[in-house]
Amino acid sequence: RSMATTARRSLRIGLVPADGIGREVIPAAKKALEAVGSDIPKLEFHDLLAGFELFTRTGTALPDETIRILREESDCALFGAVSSPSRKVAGYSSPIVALRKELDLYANIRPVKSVGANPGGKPVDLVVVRENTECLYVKQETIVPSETGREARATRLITERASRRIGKMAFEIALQRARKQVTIIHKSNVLSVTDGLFRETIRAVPRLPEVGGKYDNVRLEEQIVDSAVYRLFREPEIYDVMVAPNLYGDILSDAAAALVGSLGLVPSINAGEHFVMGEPVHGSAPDIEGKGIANPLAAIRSAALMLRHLGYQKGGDRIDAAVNQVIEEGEVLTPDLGGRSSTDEVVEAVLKKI
Ligand code: GGG
Repeated sequence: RSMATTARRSLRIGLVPADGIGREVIPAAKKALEAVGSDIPKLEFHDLLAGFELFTRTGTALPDETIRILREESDCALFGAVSSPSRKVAGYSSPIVALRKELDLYANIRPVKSVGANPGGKPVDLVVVRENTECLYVKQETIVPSETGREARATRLITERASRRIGKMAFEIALQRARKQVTIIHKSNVLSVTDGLFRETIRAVPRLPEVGGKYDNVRLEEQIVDSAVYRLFREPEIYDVMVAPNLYGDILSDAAAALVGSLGLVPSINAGEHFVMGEPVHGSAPDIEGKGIANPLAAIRSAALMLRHLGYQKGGDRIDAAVNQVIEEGEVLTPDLGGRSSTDEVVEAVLKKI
């Protein structure tokens, strides 16, 4: 389901590299976009700030100016990665979680597809459709003393509205794919109220009056999340579109990335009704930050996914074809894929193919 292509004279792209290797892979994605040339409108870039590192320097993780430029002066964006600490830091809140909410980017669409003979084993071709605004990521957590020690509580929010719209998105995506299957991932056997509402709402999507029967040919399956992970590793071929609440979707897509050889290959878009933001699935990878060996392919593929979502199919396809060729030839790869090449060398190889 792509955003309608309006006739644009230019495409304004907000670049938010944020932390760690985000600052290495977003420039790579920018170069790939620039290489596409006449198949997309003239490009205008805005360099924007966000991230934990910014917070440590300035006390702000997501400046109002970043949000304003994304809202008012950008058609789309590319986000790199953020490295939030694992402990509570006063005044800090994850900028990526906030941005998804601020821009109402309710769907995190994460296609995981192997190229050629999959070094990870069986061929994989699935899409994780992750609800992006609710679940435990509403971050309503409290901690209170109790007689037996401190007690921490979190609110898990699942609404019918958000479940319905992510369900519709999953069906729309399935409709465009050969297998036309949606699998709802949940844990309703334990969380019968929250996951129960998610499951029940999505099961009802094909019968909604406004849907008018258009999903009648989409096969609807469901799977308990723990068994879904087990089966994902043993039989990835049973999945086509997996639709999940925020936390399960986050975990499942990293797990699925393992099946195609590296997190450094898996792209995503955060999509809403009026805005789309490409974002590699990987994090900020502090262990390799600054070494020049980060895999740029997930970010480059995220740019391609973003273009296609905006209606620039040909531009997106050209980038993807170039990336796939580089992977299949196997000569210029970063160390996460068993290669010895640098980020810059991989980018050069992709640019030549585009
Ligand atoms: N590009 C995905 C990414 O940055 N992943 C790391 C992540 O989820 N971080 C959450 C956070 O640090 O707030």
